[in-house]
Amino acid sequence: EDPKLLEEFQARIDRDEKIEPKDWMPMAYRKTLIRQIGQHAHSEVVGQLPEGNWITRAPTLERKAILLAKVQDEAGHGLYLYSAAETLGVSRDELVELLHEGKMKYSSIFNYPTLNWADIGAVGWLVDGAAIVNQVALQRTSYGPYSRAMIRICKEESFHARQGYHAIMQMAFGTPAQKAMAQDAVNRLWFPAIMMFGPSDSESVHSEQSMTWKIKVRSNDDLRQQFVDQTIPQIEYLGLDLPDPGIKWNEERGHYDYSDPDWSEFFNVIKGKGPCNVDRLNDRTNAWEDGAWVRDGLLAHGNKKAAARTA
Ligand code: FAQ
Repeated sequence: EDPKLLEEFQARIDRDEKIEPKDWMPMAYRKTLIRQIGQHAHSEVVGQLPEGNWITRAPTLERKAILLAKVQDEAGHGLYLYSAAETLGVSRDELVELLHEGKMKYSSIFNYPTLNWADIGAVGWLVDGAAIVNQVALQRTSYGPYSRAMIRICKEESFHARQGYHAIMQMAFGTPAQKAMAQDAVNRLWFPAIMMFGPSDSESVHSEQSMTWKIKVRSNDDLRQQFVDQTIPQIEYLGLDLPDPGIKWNEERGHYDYSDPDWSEFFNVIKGKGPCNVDRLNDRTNAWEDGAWVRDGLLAHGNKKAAARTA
């Protein structure tokens, strides 16, 4: 690639200009964005499964309506993100095919099961809470369509996190059995939630280049620390025990210390060996195959209309 073009591109990034689809960009910038936005879109779509699992079993009509709306929002987020990826010259079908072939990732968190209703509260609170911390930072990403998608998505995500905290609050302040369920959910989901930010900065292969290009504007560990700092007081407010004995306020740093998650578990999950990886991919491929008749019908209808216009 022409060094002069590369230099001008970096200068635009350094001036905080947004890069738009028709602008010149290095091949590797395009490739990294397709990987990250595609993975992000897949996460939204696969992310419907753990909560979708509880729609028919929500404890009240109100909770059911809220959960339905939330899961539907995640589908919408997936669609905005696939559209953002398409501006980079890849089709949604290609991305979906790569996901189904196991050649593209989605967030590690969705490979953990949702065993009971408290998990649904904890997912909204912790998983959407972690997603928001990451996505608020991504509103400032250098690629225009990704940045704009993040602005809209963050608005919806804050409703998701609040409904989750509200659900878990009712359990934590409920009967001893409900409180125990809330505690169990937090204990199981804490480490998977903090893994969402990716490997530690020293192990993060893409961070350096992605931060130079401002695809990522804050590092994995920096965002993880922010999430820990904002979530500990929320756990304390609920009257629940902290899920990690290593959590301690560090006066000098002005942050909570916490224990590292088990990184070998993380790398196993992203290699496809987590508790639910096989089920999640099967569910997605089955849904895709079951929906083939709808896509065929729409295509036939579109072709008929186009033929009528040319006739
Ligand atoms: N899971 O060098 P880095 C949501 C991979 S929120 C799986 O640090 P990078 C909302 C990474 O791809 C969740 N894989 O990578 C919702 C790379 O492998 P590769 C989605 C992970 O990209 C809530 C390797 O490890 N949010 O869906 C993970 O610079 C509730 C090395 O890592 C996003 O995707 C992981 N957690 O930084 C929906 C946010 N972490 O590709 C439904 C956008 C790392 O070379 C219900 N993405 N890997 O084979 C990002 O911000 C970044 O991609 C990071 C990773 C921070 C996730």
